[in-house]
Formats: sequence, C-alpha cells, structure tokens
Amino acid sequence: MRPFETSFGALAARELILVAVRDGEVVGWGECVADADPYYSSETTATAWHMLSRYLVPAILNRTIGGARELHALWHRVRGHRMAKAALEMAAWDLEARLAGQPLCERLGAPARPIPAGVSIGIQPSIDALVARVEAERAEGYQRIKIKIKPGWDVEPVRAIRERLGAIPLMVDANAAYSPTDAAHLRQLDDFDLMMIEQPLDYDDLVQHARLQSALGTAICLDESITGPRLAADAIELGACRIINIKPGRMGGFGPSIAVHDLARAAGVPVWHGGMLESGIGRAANLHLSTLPGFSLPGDVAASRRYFVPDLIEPPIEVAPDGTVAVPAGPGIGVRPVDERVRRFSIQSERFTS
Ligand code: OSB
Ligand code: MG
Repeated sequence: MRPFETSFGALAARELILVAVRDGEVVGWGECVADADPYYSSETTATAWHMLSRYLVPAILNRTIGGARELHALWHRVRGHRMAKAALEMAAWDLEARLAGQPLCERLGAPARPIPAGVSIGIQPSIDALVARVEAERAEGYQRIKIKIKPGWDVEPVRAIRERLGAIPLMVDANAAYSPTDAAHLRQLDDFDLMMIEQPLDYDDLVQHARLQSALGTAICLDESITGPRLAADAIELGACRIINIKPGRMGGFGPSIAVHDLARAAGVPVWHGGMLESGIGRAANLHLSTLPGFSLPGDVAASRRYFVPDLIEPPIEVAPDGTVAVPAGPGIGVRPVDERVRRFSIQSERFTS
C-alpha cells in the first residue's frame, strides 16, 4: 500500500474485513471500513469482527429476511458498532440486488450516472512534494483536490497551492485536529476560496463547530461528527456545518446513509461521498450510493489503485480523463473479489450457516 498520512497518523498497510452473504448460489459482498487502530473512529477490525461474530450475525441467522432494510430492526439492541453493522448490511444489499438481477443503484432508486471524483492527498514531507502531488492528481483528471491538514501544516501548504496552481477546486480535511481556541488561526483559511474545511474540531462536537462556522466564511463539512440521521439533523439545525460527508460505514450502512441524504437534501445541504481507503469492493458500493441526487459535490471515490496494487477486484476502478468514475455495471455492486487474492491476503476467516 502507498502510505497515507493524516492528522491522526500514517497508515502503511490496510487491514480490512470482507463480509460475504450467500443465498443458494448467489453471493453478496460488503467491506468493513474499520481500521486496525481506533484513530479515526473507536471501532477497529478486531471490535468489528467480535460484534459481527458474537451479535450481528447470530441476530439474523435462521430467520427469513425480506431485504437489507430489515436488518436494523434485528440489531436495534446493539448500540453503536456502526462500521460492523454497515459491512453486513451492505453485503445484504448487494445480495438483494443480485437476487433481483438489478444494479444496486437502481435498487436504491437512482439510475447509474458518472460520479464526479475528487482525490484526497495525505500530509506530505514538504511543500514541493505536495504541489507535485496535486499537479499529478490534477493531470489524472480529478475534479477537486482535498489535502489533509494539521496544526503546523495548514495555511502555508494552502497558500503554496494557490500561488503555484491558481484557482483549482480545493478543500482541506483536518480530521478533528483543532480546538475551539484555534478559530482565529483557522480564519486565515478564509483568504483562499476553499470549497470547505472538513471536520476541524473534535469527532463528537457539534456545538463548537456551530460556533466556529458562524466565525468562518469558509463552509464547514462534517465527517466524523455525523454518525446518523439524528446527528445530521442536529448539525443542520445548529448550523454546525453547511456540507455533509456521507460514509455508509460511519452511519451504520446504506439505510441510515439514505436517511441522511434525504434530510440534507430537504434542508438544501449538499452532501458528497467520503472514502475510507477501501478496496474495490467498498469503493464499488460507494459509487452506487453516490448516484442519489443529493450527492452534488465530487466524492472521495478515487481509483483504489492509488492505494492498492493489486486491488481485490479485477478490473480495478479507474478515473476517466474527465474526472468521473463509472458505476460498475451488472447486478448488485457490479464487482466481486478475485478468489485467489482474497485467499492470498487472508489472515483469518469464519463461516456461519443457517
Ligand atoms: O477523513 O476522509 C477522511 C481516509 C481514511 C480515514 C479518513 C479519511 C480518509 C480519506 C481518504 O480522506 C479518502 C479515500 O478513501 O480516498
Ligand atoms: Mg474526513
């Protein structure tokens, strides 16, 4: 994997859980976005494995289930653990769509459309390296550039990009690295016409984000803080953000993600699809959800080979020269993992039968 550095640390290898659900000969796939370490979210691959194996799978075994939307009711006693729930719920959506012979996006109610792609650039060793990376990603066609920021790596990198590359669509993501006392410092970013500043303050904070948003000209986009429809509604009501990043893993699956999409759309708040360094399985699912009409800003749906060679799927997901990514065609999410690669990279597996 190509290392990826954020305000919460550098990642050089991606541990992930794949979930497969089978009905007869048909298999649906889901990917858990939890990481090995609890730095983006409190969940980890180990906690997700535990929750899936001990609670989430047993709750649905030996039952007749009409569709993926029914799973949440069976899990209502399990608090949190949204990434674990999402992995299994998304596999169930893929299975449901495959059984119906339908692309997942159509099952979700939207026709396939090319998805405008942005790209997320980790913290770089120098400003020159950053500017070179931004130029290279622009040359690939990406429609907007996001750079990761943290205290000590924020105003100067943004200034350098603006001075050397001009008025490109640009945004920053702090991954919760600042505190409310940094408001005056963050206000300097208002000079650079950024599309948004993503998650400047803590992962569970709405009130201070509302205070910061009222002091900033730049739109705040919330990522970590929005863990479901209720928090999204609260954030909008409080004025804690003007834009929402939707990641189904963080919300607990497609069901709650669609609810957030719908309420944001009704409130006139644009949303875009985030990324969690997924393999092609997770990224294919993200593209299907991104077809919903409220996803009006470019998503972090960049080609997974930016991170992984080889990807788990073949052919990999690519960005077109116009900076869009095609929704994989065919039933379900439209892709499946290459068996041999799954076997080669697997370190653990568990099977449940009804
Ligand atoms: O905050 O959006 C984030 C990756 C891992 C964890 C959190 C984030 C990210 C990214 C990468 O920004 C986006 C991608 O998957 O391409
Ligand atoms: Mg983010």
